[in-house]
Amino acid sequence: MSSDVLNSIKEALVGLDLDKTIDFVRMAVELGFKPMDIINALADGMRVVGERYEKNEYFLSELIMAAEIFKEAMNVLEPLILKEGRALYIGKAVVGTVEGDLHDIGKNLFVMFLKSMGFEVIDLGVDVPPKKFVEAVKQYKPDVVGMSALLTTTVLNMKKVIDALNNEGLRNSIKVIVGGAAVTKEYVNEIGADAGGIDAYEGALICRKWVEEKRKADLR
Ligand code: B1M
Repeated sequence: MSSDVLNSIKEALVGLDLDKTIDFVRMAVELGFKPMDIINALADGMRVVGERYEKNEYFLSELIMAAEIFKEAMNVLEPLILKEGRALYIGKAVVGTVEGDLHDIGKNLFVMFLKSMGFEVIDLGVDVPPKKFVEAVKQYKPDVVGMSALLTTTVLNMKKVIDALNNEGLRNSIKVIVGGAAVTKEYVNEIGADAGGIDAYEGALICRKWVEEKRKADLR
């Protein structure tokens, strides 16, 4: 078994070749690579696409194309991840990309991992204003609120959501997790989130731990 195929996935994505990327993803699955290894190879490719964009070697159309390829690859991997996961309900999460931000790949990964761990997920989509997060918390009474942001400008809107939840007296009833390329550990502490600055799988694991601890405490 060779990790060349993971490199080929990355290179095919960077080369914006949809068919090749999907062929290599299927090959990696057949060779027994874990979905997480394949996702990491795709995410590495996305980073390179981003760097090329910064250097003006790629433009917006290439970013859009790379995102489409990533999503097609996830169509291959998602059924495998969901099949591996548990079916039993463990908790509820409200998730969205914050206001002003249209990036949804990391958010979608987080949603998929939560589902695979037994969460019911209310996915509010992208460009979600604080008011919508607050309304969803009132309506669905989730255990967790998850926010994603990729831009250094929109990451500031995470604090607005937390402030809005505080103002409505809802903050103490939920855990808040934040993620996305623009989120640093320092920022997580600064805005008073409960966790963040980690990858989507790790984030979902933390959410699972939170609800398991909550259920145990409820039984005492
Ligand atoms: Co945009 N974009 N983009 N983009 N884009 C970035 C983010 C950028 C870093 C590229 C660059 O210049 N190097 C740059 C931001 C610079 C900055 O803010 N400092 C940028 C820019 C500038 C822009 C526009 C402003 C470009 C323009 O219009 N001139 C524009 C903004 C639009 C808007 O949002 N208002 C824009 C648009 C777009 C597209 C729409 C074309 C497209 C997104 C399509 C889509 O998402 N459907 C796009 C893309 C594809 C990218 C890059 C290349 C790739 C993003 C991605 O999907 N990565 C990106 C470069 C980069 O990130 N280095 C870039 C793969 C994904 C798996 O990673 O989402 O980070 P990520 O998720 C990770 C973790 O962060 C974490 O888990 C994942 C790993 O497991 N995670 C969470 C994410 N959310 C989480 C939530 C959690 C927990 C973990 O709990 C709740």
